[in-house]
Amino acid sequence: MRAQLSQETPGPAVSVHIHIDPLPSTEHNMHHLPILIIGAGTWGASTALHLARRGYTNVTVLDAYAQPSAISAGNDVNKIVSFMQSPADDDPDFANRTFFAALSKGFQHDPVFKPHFHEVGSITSAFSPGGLKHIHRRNRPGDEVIELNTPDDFRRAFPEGILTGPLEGWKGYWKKRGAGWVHARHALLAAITEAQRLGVKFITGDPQGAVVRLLFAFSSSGDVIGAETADGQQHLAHRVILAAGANADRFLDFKKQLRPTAWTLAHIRMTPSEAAAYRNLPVLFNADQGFFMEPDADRHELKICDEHPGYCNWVYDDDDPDRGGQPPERRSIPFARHQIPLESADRIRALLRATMPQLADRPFSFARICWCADTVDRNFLIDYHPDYPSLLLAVGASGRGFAHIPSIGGFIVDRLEGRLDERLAATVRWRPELAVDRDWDDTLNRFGGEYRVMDFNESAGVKG
Ligand code: FAD
Ligand code: FSA
Repeated sequence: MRAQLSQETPGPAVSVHIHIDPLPSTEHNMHHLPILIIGAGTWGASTALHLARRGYTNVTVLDAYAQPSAISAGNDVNKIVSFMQSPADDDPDFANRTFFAALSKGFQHDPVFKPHFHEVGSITSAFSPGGLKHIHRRNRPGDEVIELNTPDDFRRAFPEGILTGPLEGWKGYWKKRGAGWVHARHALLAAITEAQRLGVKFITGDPQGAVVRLLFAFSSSGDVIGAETADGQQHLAHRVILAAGANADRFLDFKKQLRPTAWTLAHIRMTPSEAAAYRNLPVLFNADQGFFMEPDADRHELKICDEHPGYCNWVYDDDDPDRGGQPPERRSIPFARHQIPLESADRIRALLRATMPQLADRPFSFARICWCADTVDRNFLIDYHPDYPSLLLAVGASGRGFAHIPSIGGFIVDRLEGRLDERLAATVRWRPELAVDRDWDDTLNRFGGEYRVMDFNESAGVKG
């Protein structure tokens, strides 16, 4: 089934040219000039907090939803976190390791985030040849890990009576320290609350916080000067930071650099005594099948994700005239749904049967699809837009951006101020040249599910 690009499906950039020149741009006093952040999700909240901590006094954040946003990928009971040491100067993965070293410090020392981190350890595993190769590469030299080679090795890493499933063919690495999970929703709210306490203004909900378009200057610069919300208000700013997650590419043409892609999760409810027995489990991630960690303390719900290369919601531009025999252009367009495809529900139960069959037939108390934006190389995209010097992009978290909540905002503000380390800036730069011939179906080193990027239009149970 194909949908056509139409009025109902949001298209690319809508520019509204209005007769206002950009606000004066004197860098030395930027601390008091209006800064607008679009999106109070994981990265928007982190950016707001870091701006406020650096003394910015005129920061406004817009979000289409009341906080924590129902569609933020970070609005979740838990997310996996793993620490890393700072890299040596000649480390080939210098940028990513630097980002990880910063989040490690944040969860260890920052009073806003530290209370939400649970250092229970983490097991990374797989069973397919590709998955096993991948997790082997992910375990970096210097990480203190214990190899798990048999199902019994896995069972012994858990309290008795929990991993009762066959775990057939599972092999993995157990990182006992410097890894675990963060209560994502609590950490997100903590960042927002602290930013507010430090003076950041949040305008949230629809229509007042729902951005419908960017505003562009009428002058020859054509620069971005603010954003308009659904109530018709125009929010002008000296700098606009776009942190709208999977929805970012509704606002301008990203030249194929972002692919909105969704993953799936479900909860099952446990009794208080069961929840107590499942406390402090290590995170168990299997690159071929999915992952879970301990049930949350408030509601005693166990969250389970099936692992796969993701779902897109492809919309084809069938109106595109002469394409010289080429297939029509397509875009993946996010939509919100508290439902998952039936095959995803089956995969979640299969993961439970392999690990904890005693829980495999429980009803789901909650299910949701959750959208991210994948870049072509899964590196972040944190850069000024080449055509709009006042627009800073903070997007492309590529399905691994939550763990960075304590620190990513600091790097985003570094870029805002023009002082992001050159090697980091090069890795997260605006880089359309890498996406020209983008293979939209690239699995980007993910495994599991059908071992291919799936299409919601072909799956049962979510799109009717
Ligand atoms: P979001 O947090 O989604 O924020 C975007 C914000 O923009 C939202 O608040 C939204 O309401 C707002 N917005 C959208 N449109 C508009 C508009 N028109 N006007 C105003 N506001 C708007 N990462 C990890 O590190 N560890 C994990 O274990 C992990 N697990 C994951 C599991 C799942 C199932 C999924 C889907 C993702 C997972 N991730 C994980 C990835 C992580 O959640 C994301 O990379 C990260 O949260 C993205 O942050 P963001 O700020 O870019 O987007
Ligand atoms: O180790 C991790 O950072 C897990 S991120 C969790 C996850 O569900 C991925 O497994 C998935 O492939 C996608 O990136 C969304 O996030």
